[in-house]
Amino acid sequence: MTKVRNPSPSIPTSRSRRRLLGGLAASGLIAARRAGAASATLQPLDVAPWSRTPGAPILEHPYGLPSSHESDVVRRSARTWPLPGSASSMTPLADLYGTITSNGLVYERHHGGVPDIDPDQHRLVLHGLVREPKLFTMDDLVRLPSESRIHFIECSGNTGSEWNGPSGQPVQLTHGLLSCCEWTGVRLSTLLEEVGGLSTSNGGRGGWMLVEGADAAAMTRSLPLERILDRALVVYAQNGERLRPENGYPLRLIVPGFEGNTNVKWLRRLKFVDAPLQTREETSKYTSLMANGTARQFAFEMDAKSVITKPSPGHRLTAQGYYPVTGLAWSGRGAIRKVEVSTDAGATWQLARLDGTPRDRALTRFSADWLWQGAPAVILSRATDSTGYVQPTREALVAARGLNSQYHYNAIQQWRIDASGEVRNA
Ligand SMILES: Nc1nc2c(c(=O)[nH]1)N[C@H]1C(S)=C(S)[C@@H](COP(=O)(O)O)O[C@H]1N2
Ligand SMILES: [Mo]
Repeated sequence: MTKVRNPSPSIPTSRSRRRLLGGLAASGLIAARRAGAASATLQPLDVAPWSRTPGAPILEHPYGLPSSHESDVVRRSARTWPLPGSASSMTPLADLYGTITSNGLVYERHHGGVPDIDPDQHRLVLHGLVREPKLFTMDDLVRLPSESRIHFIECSGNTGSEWNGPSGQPVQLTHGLLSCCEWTGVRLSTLLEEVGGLSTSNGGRGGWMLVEGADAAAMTRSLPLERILDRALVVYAQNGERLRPENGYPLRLIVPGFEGNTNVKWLRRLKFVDAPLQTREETSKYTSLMANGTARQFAFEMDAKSVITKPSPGHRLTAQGYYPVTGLAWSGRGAIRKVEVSTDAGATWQLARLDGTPRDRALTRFSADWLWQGAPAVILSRATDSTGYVQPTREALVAARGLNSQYHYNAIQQWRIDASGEVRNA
């Protein structure tokens, strides 16, 4: 690993910072890091071939592309899908930096393929229990007051591979149904104002909203209004440009913190109702079968979770010495309060540094210092969110939910490192 900066000033308290700096010096971590960084012999820089001739002309790629040397940083599928149109692809988490997922790498999950929608013909209808039902064109929507906010989306099936123990898969295939973007659009509450508000006298309390997509799957979900009205957005842009076709162009719903499928893409209809409609996607699918045979329905929020992305399976520690341990943490119920990292299979934990101030229902980047002594090790991370909820062990999660449920797996993830430095999901 290359250049390492000083511990960031975002460590929670000055006491823990002093403790960490003291710990760094005492353990020789700083010396170890410097030893690692000084591996190249100091000599004058060569003038490389690419410095001797002019480079490629401007506008060779009117829409920019990554370096050809980064061609393996792509979305991948964990398996082949038997039905045409129903598939998912996963974000290469181990190769990403910071917390924003670039648009070409945002994971995809669709039940009926990616429709090719003409934005000029696309309409959004708001109807049901509203005073003045209304059709909106894309132009109508873009002219309304807008807001940009950073939020993750995670498929409720993410990490389902680990219910029965370590799957052997790399982090892209275990945790890659997860992305984080800056979304721009109109607040759901603004749209409700545009239709004169709800026509019922209860002021929206207890009210539900049916959300429908314009794809061949016509994805439909019922959502409890009271729990989403303060934050749901109807968005037309992600990371500064219009939505990508695979992520819902020209319009989608973003329900911060709720399971992926509620973020209905290719959005065409919002129907205000007084009870959930029990659609296929909330009865046959996206319910969790418990050990006692009952099913958990409408488990909307994605619980707090974290994962180490570097080092992770597929990486190899090449020499003993300093390694930064970094990863991502998030919660569908608020902001991340702290992340702890263990490099001894959970016997001891250290407080990780968090980049910046953790945002509400967004990815948070964490990192911790580690001096690898060359012995086999097990590394883990554990997130705590602003509600005080602590990410559970797999044993605790299985004890609470049994082994029949496919969705909402958020247990602590361990990576095993053997004496050769190879990192495995074992
Ligand atoms: N219309 C529609 N919306 C949809 C889906 C779909 O198949 N059709 N898939 C859902 C599921 S299961 C997830 S996890 C998210 C995925 O969003 P993304 O593809 O932008 O990552 O979209 C949701 N919205
Ligand atoms: Mo999903």
